[in-house]
Amino acid sequence: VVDVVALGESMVTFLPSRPGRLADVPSFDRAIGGAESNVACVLAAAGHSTRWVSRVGADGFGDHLVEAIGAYGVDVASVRRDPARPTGIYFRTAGDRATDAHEVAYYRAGSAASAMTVENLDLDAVRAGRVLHLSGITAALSGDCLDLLRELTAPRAGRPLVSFDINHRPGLWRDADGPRVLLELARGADIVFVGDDEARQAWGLHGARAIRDALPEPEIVVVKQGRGGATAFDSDTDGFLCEDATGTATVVRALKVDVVAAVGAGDAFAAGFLSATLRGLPVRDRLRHGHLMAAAALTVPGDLATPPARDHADRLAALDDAGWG
Ligand code: KDG
Repeated sequence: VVDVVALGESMVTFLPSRPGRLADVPSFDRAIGGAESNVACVLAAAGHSTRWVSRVGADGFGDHLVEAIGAYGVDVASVRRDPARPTGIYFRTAGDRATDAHEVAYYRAGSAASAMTVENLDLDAVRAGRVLHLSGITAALSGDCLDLLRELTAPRAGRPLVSFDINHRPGLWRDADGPRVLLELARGADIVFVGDDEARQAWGLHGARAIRDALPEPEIVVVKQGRGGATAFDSDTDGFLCEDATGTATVVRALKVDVVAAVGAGDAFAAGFLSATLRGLPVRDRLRHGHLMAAAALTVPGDLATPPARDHADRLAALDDAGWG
């Protein structure tokens, strides 16, 4: 059984050669992006078996995504090619280091991934992992993609654990339904990742406790509070997810790093948390592994950094509380 299957759109990403407005940047470097495949890549680098399921165009950008993500050790055999639709791409600016304000220009409307349906993917391959990782980005891509997420988050015998990152992208939604739909999908998941900033923007909720109160169903809700750290709420139930369930909130402060770009940090955090979850580590250590992976991603311009090796991450996560102050 594969540890984690991640389903979602990936894009060839163009990173600016220098800071400045999109209008002024003269050239871009090619990289890869895609929230869900980022999670799969970081997990693969951390020693887990992973699979990425998606659709890409029958074009050079699609070739590049499949090759680059496959080179991380992610199983890409279930990625389907669409001869009629292109692979999505996007450009971004470097943005402001303090606020992370940056410009993004997506060229993904009508992409191969936006045409994902329950019928044109291998759902057996999607459901074959211990964990299925999804995100709210997919729900925003098209009505078909939203139906697909509804199907995958619906209760079902033998369903893998569903991990759902809210990933609210207001600019991608076709209508004003985004916040309501994201809440509905999150309620069907087992593990939810949400930023306190996106919860404020989407739902008008302030603070980690208010977010947990709005999401009582998932066994674990992880609220990411940026430089402030992260809070995990776990339910006091049985199961491998929460062997050490406290039934309360566990807070771990973030590591202080010199942020180069926040892009990909949330995905790396989710990967670290899921890795430690699969290994049955206590909730505090899951949060620490999340922060360690996020710290690596924060210090590079693109989505993906080389994360610390597992034994190295374990040594860092085992530092006493003062080391994490
Ligand atoms: O989390 C990083 C992603 O935001 C980035 O890779 C692009 O997937 C992306 C998106 O849809 O915003």
